[in-house]
Amino acid sequence: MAMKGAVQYEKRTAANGACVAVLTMDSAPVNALSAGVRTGFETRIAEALADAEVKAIVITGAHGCFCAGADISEFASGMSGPPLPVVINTIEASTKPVVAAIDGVALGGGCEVALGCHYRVASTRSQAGLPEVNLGLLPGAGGTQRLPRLIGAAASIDFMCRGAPLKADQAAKVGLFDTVVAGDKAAVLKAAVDFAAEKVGSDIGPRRLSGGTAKAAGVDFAKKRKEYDTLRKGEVAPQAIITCIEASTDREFTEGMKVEGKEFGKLMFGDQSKALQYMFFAERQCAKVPGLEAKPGPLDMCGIVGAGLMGGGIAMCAAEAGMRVVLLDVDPGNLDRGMAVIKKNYARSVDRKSKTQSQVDKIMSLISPSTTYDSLGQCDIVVEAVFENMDLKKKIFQSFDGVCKPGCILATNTSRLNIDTIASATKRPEDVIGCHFFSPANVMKLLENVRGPRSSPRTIATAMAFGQKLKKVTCLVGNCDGFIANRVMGVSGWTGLINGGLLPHQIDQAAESYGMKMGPARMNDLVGLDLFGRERANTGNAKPDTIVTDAMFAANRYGQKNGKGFYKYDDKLRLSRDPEAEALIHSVWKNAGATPKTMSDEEIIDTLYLPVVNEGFKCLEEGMASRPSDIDVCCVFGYNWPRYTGGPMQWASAVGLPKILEKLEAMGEKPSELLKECVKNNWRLNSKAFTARISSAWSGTWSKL
Ligand code: TC6
Repeated sequence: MAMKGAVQYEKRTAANGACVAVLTMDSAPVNALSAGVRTGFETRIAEALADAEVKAIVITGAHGCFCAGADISEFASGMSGPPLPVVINTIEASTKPVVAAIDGVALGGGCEVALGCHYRVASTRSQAGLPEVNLGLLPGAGGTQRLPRLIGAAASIDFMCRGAPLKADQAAKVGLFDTVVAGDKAAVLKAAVDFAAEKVGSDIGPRRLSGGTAKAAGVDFAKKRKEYDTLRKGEVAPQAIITCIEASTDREFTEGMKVEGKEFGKLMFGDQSKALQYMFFAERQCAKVPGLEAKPGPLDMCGIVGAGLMGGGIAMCAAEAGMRVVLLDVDPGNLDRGMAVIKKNYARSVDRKSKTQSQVDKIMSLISPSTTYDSLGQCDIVVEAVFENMDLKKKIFQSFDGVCKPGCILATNTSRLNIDTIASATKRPEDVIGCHFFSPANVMKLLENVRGPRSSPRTIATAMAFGQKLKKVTCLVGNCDGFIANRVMGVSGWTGLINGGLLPHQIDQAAESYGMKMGPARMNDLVGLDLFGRERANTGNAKPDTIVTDAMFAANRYGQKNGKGFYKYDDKLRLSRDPEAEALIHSVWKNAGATPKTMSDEEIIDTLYLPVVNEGFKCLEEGMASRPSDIDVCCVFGYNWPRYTGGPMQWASAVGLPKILEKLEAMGEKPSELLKECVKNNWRLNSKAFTARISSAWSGTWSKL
C-alpha cells in the first residue's frame, strides 16, 4: 500500500540568480507528518545536498498551511518510517542554508520542523504553536530542547504548557520568526527563496539550535511547576514539559534529547495521552451524522424567542457568527433586561480586551430587539428559548406556523421536553428539531441537536450546520428524557451519597481528585439549590425530613446566591465548610436512619460515575446516540467531565468492561443489556462487532436518514 503523504521537490531561481530547492510537505488536508512525509524529507534533503546546482533549501507546505504536526492517526497504530527527531536533525545538519517558508499554521511537529531550519520566514496570517500538551504529549522531536535555546526557558515553558499558538507578529516578537512578510503563499515563498539565496556562504553554525544551552535566567522551575499544577490540574504533560525544558538549560543538546525521549515515551504510553488523542478525533467526528446526505438550508438570519439568559446567550453566539438576529420577547420589560445583559457582557469583553469596541459595535448592530412575531418572517431558523412549559412552547410553535417562511427551521431549546409533542403543535413537524444549548450559551461549547421522529434530513443537516457556524461542538442525539448529557449525568450517584452518610466535602474532594472542576455539592451551590428545591416543594414532592437537598431548600440555603448552601461563602464567594449545614445534614441522616460514613476516593468515584457509564450504554442500546464517543463529547463539553479521561465511555474502556460490569453488579445497579452483551462477547468499544451492533440500534430508530 502506498504511504500517505510525500515531499514534493522543485528548483527555483532567486532574485540574485542562485538556485534554491523548494521542498513542499504534501499530505492533505493539513500536511501532517505521516511516514510518507518523513521518508520524503530524508530523500529530498539528500537530493538537494547532492545537487551541486542547488545552493540553498526552502521548506514549505501545500494545502494552505505549513504543517499541523505529527500525524495523530498514526500514534495508535504504531509508527513506521524514519522517526521525526532524526528527520529534523537531518534538516538542521544541512550544509546548505535551510529556510522555512510558513503560510498558515506551523503546529507541533510542524513547528519543530521550522525550528530545525536555520531561518523562518512567515506570512502575516501564519501562526506557530506547540499544542502537544492538549494531546497529553510534549514536543518530542527536539522542540523542548531547540525552542528554549532560541527564546529562553521562561517563555518556552508558557508557550508549551499553555499550548496556544502565537500569531505571526507575536512569534516574530519573541524571536520565533525571523521575518514576517505581507501577502499570500506565493509572496512568502518568493521572500523565503530570496532570503535563502542571500544566506548562501554565511556561517550556518550559530543558526543550528542544537548548539550550546538554553538561557534559564530568572526561571524558578519549582514555581512554574506549581503554577501549571493549578492551571492544568491533574494533567501530567505540563510537568514533563518543564522537566525537559529544565534539562535544556544545564546540559548538551544530545543529553537533553535523552530526557525528552524518556519523558515523551512515558506520556505516549500513558492513559491521559490516549484519552486526549481519542477526544481530538471524537470532537471532530460527532459533527458527522452517519447516513445523512441532505444539504443544509441557508443560515443568514436567526430568530430567538425569549430574551432570558439562554435566549440572550444564543443571540450573542449567532451574531458573533455573523448572522442577523431578531431577539423576540413579547414582554417589553424582559426584552429591555435581556438586551441590557447582552450589552453588559460585551462591555466586560471590551474591559478584558477580549474584544474591541468596534467588534462589539458590529455584533450589536446585527441584533434587533422585537416584541412581535411578524419580525421572524425572514428568518432561516428560529430558536424558542422560553422556560420549560409545554403549553407555552406549543403556543409559540403555533405562532411560528403563521409567520415563518417555508423551510424555516423551527428549533426548541428545551432541555428535557418531548420534541415530538412540541412538533405536533405546528403544521410542519418535519421542520422541527431540538437545539439544546448549555448554560451560559455564549460560553459552553456543546450543542445537542435533538432529532424528533419527524424531523426531516434537511432540518437535521441545517441544525448541524447551525452548530458549526456558531462554533459549537455539535452532536446529534435522540429524543429521550434528558437527551444525552443531562440524562447520563442525571443518574450520578450523588444523591445516594449525600443522603447516605457522606458530607459534601468528602464527595467533592473525591470528584475533584478524579478531575472534575467542581464536585457535585459545589456545583449544586453554584447552580442554586432553590432551582429544583422550589419545584419539588411546589409540586408536593419535597421531603425535607429525609432528603438533604430538600432540607437545604427548606432552610433557605440556596447556595452561592445567598451565601449559604452545602458550604458557606464570603462576599468574594470563597467557600468554607459550614457547621450549620453539616448539623442539618446530620439531622436528616438521623431521621432517614443513615449513619456517617467514610469511603475511599475510588469507592466514591465509582458510586458517582459508574451509573453514568451504565446509562451511556442504555443510550446506545436504545439508539439515542450513534457512538460511544458522542456520549463522551456531551459529558466533556456539557459537564466539564475531565477531558484527559476521555469521558465516561472511554474511562470505562480504560478500566475494562468486565470490571465495570462486576462493580455495577456489586453496587446493586441493574447493568444495561448492551454492557452485558459486550462482556459476554468480549467486545471492545472500538471493535467492528460492537460498532455493527450499535449502528443497528441507531438506524432502527433513525431509519428515515
Ligand atoms: C505532534 O506534533 C507531536 C510531535 C512529537 C514528535 C512525534 N494529525 O481541525 P480540523 C485532521 S502532535 C492527523 O477539522 P481546522 C482532522 O482530524 C500534533 N490528522 O480543521 C480533520 O480530519 P477530518 C500536534 C489531523 O481547519 C482534518 O485534519 N498538532 C491533524 O478547523 C481537518 O482538521 C496539533 O495538535 C494531525 N496533526 O483546523 C494540531 N490535524 O476532516 C492539531 C488535523 O477527517 N490540529 N487533522 O475530520 C489542529 O489544531 C487543527 O486541525 C488545525 C486545522 C488548526 C490544523
